[in-house]
Amino acid sequence: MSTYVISDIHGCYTEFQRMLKKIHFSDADRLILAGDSIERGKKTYDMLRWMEQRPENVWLIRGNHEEEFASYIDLMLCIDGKRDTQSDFTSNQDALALYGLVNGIFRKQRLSVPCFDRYGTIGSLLGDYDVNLNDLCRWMKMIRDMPYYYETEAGGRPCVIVHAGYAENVEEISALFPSLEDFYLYAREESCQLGGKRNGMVIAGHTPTIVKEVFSYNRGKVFRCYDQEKDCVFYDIDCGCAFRRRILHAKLACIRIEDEKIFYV
Ligand SMILES: [Mn+2]
Repeated sequence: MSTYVISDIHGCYTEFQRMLKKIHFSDADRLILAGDSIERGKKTYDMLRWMEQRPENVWLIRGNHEEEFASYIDLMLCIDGKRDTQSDFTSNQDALALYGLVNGIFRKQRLSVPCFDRYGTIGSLLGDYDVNLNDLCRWMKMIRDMPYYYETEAGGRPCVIVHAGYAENVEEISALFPSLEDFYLYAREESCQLGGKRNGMVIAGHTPTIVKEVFSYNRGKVFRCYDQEKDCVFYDIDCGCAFRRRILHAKLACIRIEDEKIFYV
């Protein structure tokens, strides 16, 4: 049995399927998706369908994009609940109308950062597919059932798989992050500097290794570092697949934790 980790697929469903073929993923293996499986790329619908029909040997970890996507759906449902006539949950038209209403409310606020459906994901799911509020509710529930991290063992040492960063207690990170959950979803260089698993390994994504200015820049290859004080190996396996049209060395990565072998698509 082998354990594979893939992170930040970002709707790149075709590359994800190519990766599963490349690693010869089988029923005897385990696969952990370390978050941000959706948004940015074109095939979020296919990813969501695959995620909800996933085999039993696949575990889903929550990323900031899943968290935010679920919160936009929650917001739509709250606003729908306050209306005089509620939407028909089986109707794509009703979902589109509600989406237009919520979008309108936020547009009126003239906020500098879009606070609803930031990547247009819900808009294109409703516009390009026959998606309704029942579908959105089901995906919201699936996301809220997803844990923030997955703990296992590699070579007799503890191994934590998380979207952005892992810290063992809130005191390590409290000056910069209000909660451990924020750290799991949003940590950048702090995941190496402050976080870690004592005498273990942390596998994360979140920060694409394709951007020169970031701590994990490695020309689109997996980034690895070692914290001597904690005796912890840290991996950033987000190689920026969603940006591959613009950046040549961007790709999808996968790590097999038992021997730390890395695969690229
Ligand atoms: Mn992320």
